Amino acid sequence: MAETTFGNATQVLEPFRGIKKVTLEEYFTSGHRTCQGCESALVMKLMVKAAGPRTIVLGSTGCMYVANTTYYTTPWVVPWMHTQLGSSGSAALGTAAGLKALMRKGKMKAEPINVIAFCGDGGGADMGLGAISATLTHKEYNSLILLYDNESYANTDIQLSGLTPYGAHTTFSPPGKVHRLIHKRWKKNVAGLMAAGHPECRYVATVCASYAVEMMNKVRRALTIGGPTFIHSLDPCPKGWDYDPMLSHELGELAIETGIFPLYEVEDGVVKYYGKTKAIVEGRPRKPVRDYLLKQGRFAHFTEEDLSYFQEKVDEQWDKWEIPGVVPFRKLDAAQAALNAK
Ligand SMILES: Cc1ncc(C[n+]2csc(CCOP(=O)(O)OP(=O)(O)O)c2C)c(N)n1
Ligand code: SF4
Ligand SMILES: [Mg+2]
Repeated sequence: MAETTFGNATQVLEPFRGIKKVTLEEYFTSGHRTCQGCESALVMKLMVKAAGPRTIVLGSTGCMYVANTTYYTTPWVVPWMHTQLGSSGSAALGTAAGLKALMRKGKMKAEPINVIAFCGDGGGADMGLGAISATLTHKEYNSLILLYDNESYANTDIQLSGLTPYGAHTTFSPPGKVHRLIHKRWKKNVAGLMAAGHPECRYVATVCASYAVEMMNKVRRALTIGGPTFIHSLDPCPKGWDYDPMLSHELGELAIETGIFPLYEVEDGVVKYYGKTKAIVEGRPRKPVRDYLLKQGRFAHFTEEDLSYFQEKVDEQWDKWEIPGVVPFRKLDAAQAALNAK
């Protein structure tokens, strides 16, 4: 049992040192009806495997609720509860507070129980952003909010969200003859936003299930450190991204190798890159974004001009950001040069 700085006990979940050390027990099993190749379902499985049996999972409306819990069937082995689309933050905080109160009053055994609330990109980065933000200010309650990002409102047939990539074809942004690109907004930097804006949140990480052991270890770290924590997972979605389901794993890798989705953690304000992102920061060349984009039908309408724009925007986050891939302020040396020029 680990005591955090503010006296909240958490479970001590040491990192798995390699795939052979990963526990065999499953807490998200058969009985769900997600699409073939659904990475978000894999994220659920790995997330709760990493957390272990003394865990409560809460989930907001979306594919991971609807496809997972048909009446009288569920793949969840641990206690699970559905919550309203914008409420993963409130559900996490309320459950953590409820558990604490019951334990304080002696109505249940005092023991550290993991509270994980998941949300989609629509539920988390758009509708429920305020509730998550509020939860991340309450350091006296232990909870993990995991945002599974399939880059659309997938469950209601692939509408664009604040995390849909620039130019993607969704049901709200079909390419047409007059306007080839309907969606021209750049994806929100949601993990950077959470890390930079919530001083009481000790741990924020980005993950991708293509790197499963690392992904599970980030979940274990978040639950061990205590207080409110946040993880952003990028999840290839064969239906919404329009590709052969066998490519899910490869697309996850390409998102990292092209530098589109950096893997990092921010613990107590210290940024640490990991995996192939670390290699990129250390100088390994990034793959061109076209290798990733052109494998997906949602970008099939892209011209060379669109590909170049996308590449430029990704280059910018590596070459011009103060903390590459994390904090989008322009580099201080550039700011200093501007001051000197006056
Ligand atoms: C307040 C509210 N508005 C709209 C809906 C309809 N709805 C159900 S699931 C969903 C999509 C959620 O998208 P996301 O959070 O990204 O999860 P995904 O379906 O992609 O897994 C929507 C719009 C709802 N359930 N509640
Ligand atoms: S639409 Fe996408 S996220 Fe939803 S179940 Fe299918 S693959 Fe998974
Ligand atoms: Mg979604």
